[in-house]
Amino acid sequence: MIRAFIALPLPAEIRSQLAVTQFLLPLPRPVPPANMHVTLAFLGEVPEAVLEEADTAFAALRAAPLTLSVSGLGVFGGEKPRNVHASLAPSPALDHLQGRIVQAARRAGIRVAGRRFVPHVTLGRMSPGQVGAHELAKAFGEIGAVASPPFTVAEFALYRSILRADGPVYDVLAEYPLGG
Ligand code: 3AM
Repeated sequence: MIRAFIALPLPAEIRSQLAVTQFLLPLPRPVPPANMHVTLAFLGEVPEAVLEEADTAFAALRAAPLTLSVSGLGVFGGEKPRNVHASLAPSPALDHLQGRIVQAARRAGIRVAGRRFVPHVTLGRMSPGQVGAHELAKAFGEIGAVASPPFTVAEFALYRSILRADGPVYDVLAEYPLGG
């Protein structure tokens, strides 16, 4: 079994910009900038043969490169924050590609949860309640508007996630070019 997910890698400039933002936030477990990504579909623990079939389906998807931008900060977990992230500006092309990826994964036999897609880059995680919602809101206010210039993403990738005590380790198993 391989614990896997599909995500968009981010340009180094954007990861560097978000690394600066991380320093301004109370983040008990910041995501190392090298690990920053936009998750499109969490695949869970998948048998290797199934993952190979999904890989073939992902490789067959054709889509244009995406133009994206960071626009704002957000929290998952409401009053008991567990995830602090940078939000992406709405992109119908991204939503469409994400839907096709989920569809391809399901056709290959992977059970992908049907939760709503909220495009984001996780900046840090915390145990629920470890950092107060109010404290985060205050930090957001002090930081002010967070936005990046538009950037192009010309591939999506299949990642393996190995859970370790000091945080997950990600490996890129396959890359799928967009517009190639
Ligand atoms: O990109 P983010 O940080 O939102 O939280 C995990 C991370 O999402 C998520 O998959 C991404 C890559 O690890 N993830 C981990 N376990 C999950 C699960 N059981 C999960 N998403 C949904 N269900």
